[in-house]
Parts: sequence; C-alpha cells; structure tokens
Amino acid sequence: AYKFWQTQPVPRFGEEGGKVEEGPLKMQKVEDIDQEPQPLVAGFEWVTMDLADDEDMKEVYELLNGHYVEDDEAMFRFNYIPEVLRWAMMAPGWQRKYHIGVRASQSRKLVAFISAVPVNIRVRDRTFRSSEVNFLCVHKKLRGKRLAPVLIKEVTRISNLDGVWQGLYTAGIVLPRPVSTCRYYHRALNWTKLHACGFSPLPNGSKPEYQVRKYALPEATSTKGLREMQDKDVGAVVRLLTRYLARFDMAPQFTEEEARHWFLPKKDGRQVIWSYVVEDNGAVTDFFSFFCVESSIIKNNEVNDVLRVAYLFYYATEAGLSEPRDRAALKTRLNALVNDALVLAKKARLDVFNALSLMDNGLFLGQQKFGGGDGQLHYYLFNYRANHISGGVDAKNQL
Ligand code: YNC
Ligand code: MG
Repeated sequence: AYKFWQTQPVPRFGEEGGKVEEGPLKMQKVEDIDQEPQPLVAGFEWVTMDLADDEDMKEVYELLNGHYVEDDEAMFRFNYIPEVLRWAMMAPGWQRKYHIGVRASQSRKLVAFISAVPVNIRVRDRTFRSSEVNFLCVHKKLRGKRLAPVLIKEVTRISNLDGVWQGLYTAGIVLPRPVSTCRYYHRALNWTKLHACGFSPLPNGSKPEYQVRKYALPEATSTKGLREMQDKDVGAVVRLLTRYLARFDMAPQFTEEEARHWFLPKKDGRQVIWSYVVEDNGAVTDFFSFFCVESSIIKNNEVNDVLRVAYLFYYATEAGLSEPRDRAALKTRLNALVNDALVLAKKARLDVFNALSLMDNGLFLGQQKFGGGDGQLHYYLFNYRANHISGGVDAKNQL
C-alpha cells in the first residue's frame, strides 16, 4: 500500500508514538533539483496554463467541472467557476508555472491539472513558507494509471526550484499521514431545495414544514456595528486575526496584501467572498468571512440546477482574546456572529452553510443547527514532521 507515498518525505503510519521534534524531514539544495520535468508517457505533454487567458481558464474550468471531487454517492461534484478559480489560484505570490497541466499531444485536450500558491504557515511556534497544493485532477478516462504521482512530483520540483521545501494540502482520503482531521458540518439555509436534490433527508416523524421552520432565520442581522469589510479595514483585520489565530496550533500567517486578496469582497463578476467587520468606536472588534463554491447536482436534477454552498472561512473576535479567558463570553459572541453570517448567506441566496470541526467552531455548531456530515477533511504537511494537531474531530470537549 502507498507505493508512491512511501517514497515521499511524509511521516508513516505507526511511527512515533510520543512527542517528536518538529521540522523538515529531508534537506535538499536547489542545485540538486532537476531542471526538467519527468517525461510523460507517449502521447501526453506538460503545459502551463494561463489563467489570465479566457480560453485556458475555460479548459481548466471544464476539466474540473467534469472530473473534480464528488461525494461518496456521486450525487454532487464541485463546480469551481472561473471567479473562484482566479481567487484560489491567483493569490498574492502566484506564478503561472504553478498552474500545471497535461495535454494529449494529438487532440490538445487538457486531461490533468495540479496547482499551488505560496502560503506562510505557522505550526506551533515555527513559521515556514510552503506550497499549498490544490485542484489535483485527472480525467476520468485516465484514472488508475499513476499519473497523479507524476503531477505531485512536478509541483514539488517547481516548488523546490523556488526554494520552497514544504507543502500543505487537504484531501478527503486517508494518506500517510494526516496532521489533523476535521469533520464537515452543514446548516441548511434553503431546506426545501436541499431536500429536493437529495442533500437533506426528511427525518423520521418530521414534516417538510417542520424542517423549514427549524431552519428559519431572521430577515436582518442583529450585531450592532456590523458592516461589510472595506479596504480601509485590512490592517485592523490582519492585526485582530493574527492575535486570534495565535490561539491555534496551525494557521496561515496573513500579510495585508494576502488579507486584501482573500477577504475583500469584489463586486465585478459573481461574488466569491463575503467579509464583515464589527466596528465599535472606530475599532474593529470582530471579523468573519465566508466564500461560495457551487456544486453541480449530478443526481435528482431535473432542472439542471446547482447547489450554492457557503463555507465558513476565517473569523476573529476580541471576545476570545480577553484576559482572563472567558469561554462563555466567547461562545455567546460567536453564536451571534455566526447567526448573522447565516442571515447574510441566506440573503445572498446561498443554499447551505458548511463549516469544519476546527478553530472555535465547536462553540456554535450545535446551537446554530449545523449537523454532522459524512465527509472528513484530512490536513497534510509535506516534508514536515509535526505532532498531531487536535481541535478537529478529536476535540471532544468542544463538540
Ligand atoms: C490525493 N487526493 O494514494 P499510493 S485534493 C494525494 N492527494 O498513491 P493514480 C493522492 N495523493 O497510495 P488516479 C490523492 N488521490 O500508491 C490519490 N492519490 O502511494 C495517490 N479525482 O495515482 C494515491 N482530486 O494516478 C496513489 O490515481 C496515487 O488516477 C495513485 O488520480 C488521483 O487537490 C486523482 O479527488 C485524485 O482526479 C487525481 O482520482 C483522481 O485516481 C481525481 O493512479 C477526483 O495517487 C478529484 C480529486 C484531489 C483533491 C487536492 C490536493 C492534492 C495534494 C497532492 C499532494 C501534494 C503534496 C505536496 C507537493 C508540494 C511539495 C512542495 C514543496
Ligand atoms: Mg492516473
């Protein structure tokens, strides 16, 4: 098992029971890295995609739309629209050479893809630059032919030539070896639609109108001073978020430029990211954000509709930073903020709100009527040995 992964600098299962010294697993020098990619099997060639070009973007979009991640029952498949792909893959520090494709030489068809953006990641008290790898995808007709390891080695090679030796990635499948594991939680916004497409079953003994009532939300938000985040808030948001994220064992470190990219709502094209702050006497005391990724409804879809899915993104609140720590105050505040996030997501006509069992989410998931889903999300570090990070599914004290 794990014929490829056992050759890579990742921790193995069964190693290391106790606490280990954290840090890189393998040290290399840029001059020892291959200048050329591994050759592909005959009939295929490497390309870099130009996501600023509409034609190339359309090809990446269509590959992912047809072949990217599905749920276990193949009911839904992610539909990353170009606006989301630009947001995710053209973040500060992006370079075209990290948008790696494979084409069939004859037909010129794009048949596989992998990408990375740089991220500074802190694990406990050490921060390092890494490649955040995403959108690994192989056309359904080319599955099981060991193309994925070739793509992974290529994004590793490109990173290494830039002096980046660590990687960060998530996957629904188990690989050697997760640094943390989270569960997905879902909160219905439009229960009727979720039920019609098979996402939300009708619980035994319930009736549709009970479910609709259960998930009803107020028309307006309730937090005083809540407003959409603006460019002028970027500095304050970064300072607040940095202090808040210091509570957790693993987190990205945002520059102002990165925060502007990841959080500021853009109104040209379809909206991807929604961010709000609470301003109190000129100070930003709270912040939350969510983004939208559509899922195509593969089954039960007479009307050719998509699910518009909100994902809770980063948040921060002064309520979590008071000394002494006041968990009850944090819980109250987070529930108010997340309830407002639900109201705003519903206003934006999103159908369901997802969150993971991480950060302080255990303080509001139950009260805000999120239900545990089937999906898990495993977090991985490449070429970095780290002790397991709880706060995910194993944080029983929170959930
Ligand atoms: C996966 N998701 O275990 P072993 S997530 C990593 N992440 O290797 P083949 C994966 N490895 O077990 P197929 C993986 N899925 O023999 C499979 N693998 O050691 C491993 N699905 O390769 C697998 N997108 O080509 C096995 O498999 C080997 O043809 C088998 O292709 C796999 O983006 C895949 O779920 C996933 O498109 C491309 O099934 C294909 O099946 C597909 O025979 C639907 O591959 C879409 C999908 C994955 C979403 C994601 C994150 C990817 C992270 C990759 C690892 C990055 C490492 C860090 C590099 C930078 C380092 C620096 C510096
Ligand atoms: Mg393959």
